[in-house]
Amino acid sequence: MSKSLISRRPRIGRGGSAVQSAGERQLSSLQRLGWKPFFQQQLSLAELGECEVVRVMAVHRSQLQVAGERGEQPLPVTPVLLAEDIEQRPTVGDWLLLERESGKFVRRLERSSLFQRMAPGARQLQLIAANVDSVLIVSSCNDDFNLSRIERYLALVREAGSRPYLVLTKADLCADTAAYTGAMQGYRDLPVALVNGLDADSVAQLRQWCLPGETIALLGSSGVGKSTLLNGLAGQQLAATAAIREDDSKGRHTTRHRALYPLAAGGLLLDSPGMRELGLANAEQGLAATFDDIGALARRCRFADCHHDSEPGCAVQAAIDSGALDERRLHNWRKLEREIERNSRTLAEQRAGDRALGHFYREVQSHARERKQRGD
Ligand SMILES: Nc1nc2c(ncn2[C@@H]2O[C@H](COP(=O)(O)OP(=O)(O)O)[C@@H](O)[C@H]2O)c(=O)[nH]1
Ligand SMILES: [Mg+2]
Ligand SMILES: [Zn+2]
Repeated sequence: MSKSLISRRPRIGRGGSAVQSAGERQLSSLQRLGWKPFFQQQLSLAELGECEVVRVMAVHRSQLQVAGERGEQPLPVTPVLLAEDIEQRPTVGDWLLLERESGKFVRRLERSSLFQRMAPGARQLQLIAANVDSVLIVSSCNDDFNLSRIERYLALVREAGSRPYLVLTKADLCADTAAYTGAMQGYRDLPVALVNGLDADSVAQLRQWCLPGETIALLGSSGVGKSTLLNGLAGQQLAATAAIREDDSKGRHTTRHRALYPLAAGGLLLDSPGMRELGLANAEQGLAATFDDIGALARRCRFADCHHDSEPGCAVQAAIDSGALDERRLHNWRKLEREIERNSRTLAEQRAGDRALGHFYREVQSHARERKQRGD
């Protein structure tokens, strides 16, 4: 299944237009892959001469699929790529330096943005994608629409350092779309588009958010129409959608792995498996940015340590009483805040545990060495 998805992704061809100079061609093919001055300025003069840069297009168990000015190629996952610290491992969207001659991995470039979540059922982080400029948060105009979930996505996107947009799909099936766009009116700085993902003209309005050289991720529950949007924006069938899935027996997820898909216009789109669980970890700033209205109110509470329950002079409760603040928003803010705290604790414990285990192994090894030296 994942194999057929890879092959459906158009490969970046070798070479380019004959009228361009070699320099221009190199620049434009990399820029089409999302190369920006932020990455360029990280290269030393020596690296410019000796290395090629490639972008991680997809991550598979034993290899990465990377693309650069010489086209696409697999890169085996070697021990150097498996850094102990999960955050340091390459993920989809990362830029890597390879030795021009040998193709060997040299280093990963610093990221302009990083998406991570608490891996469901595990006590560790999972990287979702790096170097994503914008995120289309996708929700349908039906029961899938859920403000608290949208706020969770917003916290994640703002923490990652990407620009959020909201795409409300299945507008064609909805009698009262105003109910959905109206609910989003309080969310300043969040552009909203109402689309029918099956209609090319309707999807075309999203192109202004998917400009050449930009990397855009799709985020939303399974079935909301992410892959349909990807295909509509690409103008061709790149990702399997629910309607044409080949294998029904394994559940409803049709997108099995995360991959970057180059759009004809020059942007790159990341389609990811419907991530039902997007646990927030290390997302304090993203949360604060998403709930900055509550933060501003809280600063006006009489007591600096106000819990916004029943304290006198609570500006947050006053805003709820006056109807200026939705009580659900306060509850969701608290819920997400608790979740982040809980996950931070888990990660800290895990790290402490790893350190203790590492210490234990080193002890055992040094005892073994001593015994050997003594000839026991
Ligand atoms: N009527 C209508 N159907 C849609 C729309 N967007 C997606 N669909 C359908 O919804 C189903 C799920 O779409 P898919 O793209 O696979 O969702 P994904 O899981 O988010 O990738 C498919 O049958 C699509 O044809 C839309 O805007 N209008
Ligand atoms: Mg999909
Ligand atoms: Zn208060």
